[in-house]
Amino acid sequence: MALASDKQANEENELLLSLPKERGLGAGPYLHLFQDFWCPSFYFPGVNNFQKHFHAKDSDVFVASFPKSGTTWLKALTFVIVNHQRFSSFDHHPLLSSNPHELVSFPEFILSHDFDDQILSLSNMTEPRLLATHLPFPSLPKSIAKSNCKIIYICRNPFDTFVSAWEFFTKKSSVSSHALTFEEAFEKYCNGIMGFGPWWSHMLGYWNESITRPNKVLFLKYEDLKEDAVFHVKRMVEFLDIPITQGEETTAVIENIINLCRFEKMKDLEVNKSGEIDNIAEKKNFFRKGKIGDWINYFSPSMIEKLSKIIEEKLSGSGLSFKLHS
Ligand code: PPS
Repeated sequence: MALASDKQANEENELLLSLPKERGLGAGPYLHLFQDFWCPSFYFPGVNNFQKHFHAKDSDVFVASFPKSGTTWLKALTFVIVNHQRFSSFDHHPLLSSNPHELVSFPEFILSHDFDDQILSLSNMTEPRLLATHLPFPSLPKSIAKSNCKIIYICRNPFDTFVSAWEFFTKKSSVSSHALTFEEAFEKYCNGIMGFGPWWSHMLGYWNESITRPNKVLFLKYEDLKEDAVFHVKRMVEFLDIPITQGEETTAVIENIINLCRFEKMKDLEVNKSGEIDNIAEKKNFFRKGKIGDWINYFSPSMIEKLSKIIEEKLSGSGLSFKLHS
């Protein structure tokens, strides 16, 4: 089954060449405007394969996010919850020896290479399959929306998201081939130009879906999770309907889960201090400060005014709002 055939690759190249492109924060040299979102060149073949060939199962669980919103944290928490029966000992847990990105894959990334092997390993994964995506809701493979699989989405205040992205994508790693200044990257971000953006339509797509289909999409905010992790991890457990207690108090188990995935703990693990994820980003760069409000150290008064206005304009009437300081 030579799906990643020369013909398909040529068609993809032609399509890519026909799309508007921009430089901006994201993986690869350019972002391409595809299906109303800015797709990083790096992910383009994988996005196409994901959309065309992925078949969701009712038992699948997806972690969805706009980049730099808390994906790594949510992958870790969800992995522990979903696999609670398999790995009930937190002293020898896979999260202590593997980075969350090694335990929970992005199909849009892995399907960009070794297509035949990867599609096979996806279909052979132990159920429930836990996967992640940065794709906006309308661009997910149709079977995800149609099936009974569940999606947990995390978003973060747009100020901290931008700073986190700036720090990540301008670090020396093969994901960053940009030479944008902070001001230039900010202008692009304000125009929606960042990998998988615009950030506002990304958030609103999942937000609206979480309102119309609360059993399908659970919507979380990074700031809420920081402020009251017990409450929100309980929501995750209830949403996924996974029994996590074996005679123990639910709250005690939840506190242990939260502790295992704590920023300081994860940052301090040997496995997260060196090495790379799929040769594209250093593991240590996924753990920077893990705080709410670091943006205050980066933004000028005019930038604060500009982004605040955009947030107000884009999110007004949606009911979605953010906490900007801890
Ligand atoms: S990515 O590349 O999209 O997967 O990045 P993502 O994980 O979404 O965002 C990275 C930011 O999340 C912080 N982080 C955490 N915060 C709290 N708890 C845990 N366990 C955790 N792990 C990662 C990480 O430090 C990045 O935020 P900044 O503000 O840059 O520190």
